[in-house]
Amino acid sequence: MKLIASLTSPYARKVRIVLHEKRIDCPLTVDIPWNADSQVPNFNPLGKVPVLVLDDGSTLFDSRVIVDYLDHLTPVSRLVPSEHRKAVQVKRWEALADGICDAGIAVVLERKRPAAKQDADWIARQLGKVEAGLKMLSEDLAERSWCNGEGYTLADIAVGCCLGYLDLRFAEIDWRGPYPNLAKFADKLAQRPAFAETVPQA
Ligand code: GSF
Repeated sequence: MKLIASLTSPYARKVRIVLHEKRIDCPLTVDIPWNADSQVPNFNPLGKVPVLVLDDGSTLFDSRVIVDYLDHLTPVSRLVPSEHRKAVQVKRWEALADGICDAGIAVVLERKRPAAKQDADWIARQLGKVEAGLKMLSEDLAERSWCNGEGYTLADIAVGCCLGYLDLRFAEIDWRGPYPNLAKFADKLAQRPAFAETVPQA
């Protein structure tokens, strides 16, 4: 098994943290899908990372499918509760966190276009999703220790990767000020070796 990922992707970081927490050894091949020589399209027709290549050569994507596969690979540190109702709640957190990243990435890509071609309304619409998503993350977390209220799960990993991505790409978004509960939560997650060892570098 090998993981193809970039070191800045929040979705790939989610997978790398899951591998770490579940103590699954999996070599990492760093590949930046935007580079002309990227091999990613040979493994995923969508040309996106992360991709997990299994020992039989078959591939898994996207990150949500990969983490679901990994969580069932070993019972060590189950990250999605077995009870369906609770599992759905954890996956809802993941969808919200990933969705904030989707909107953020759309902004990053739009801002890479020549200034005259950038669509300010589109950027504002995506940033609105980021703002609204952050507000919901904060309200739903409230003063709980963990997203699902019971213990550390994939929900916490997804939210931590989302906040880390905002720090990486959007220094101008001050989410710590208005949402001190998210700030405290992110600081706590940062103490975990799985988070500390996967901090994205620009
Ligand atoms: C999103 C993957 C993605 O957008 C997932 O794995 O959860 N829903 C997917 N990956 C980006 C890299 S990133 O900045 O996270 C990617 O590979 N983009 C290349 C492209 O051509 O869109």
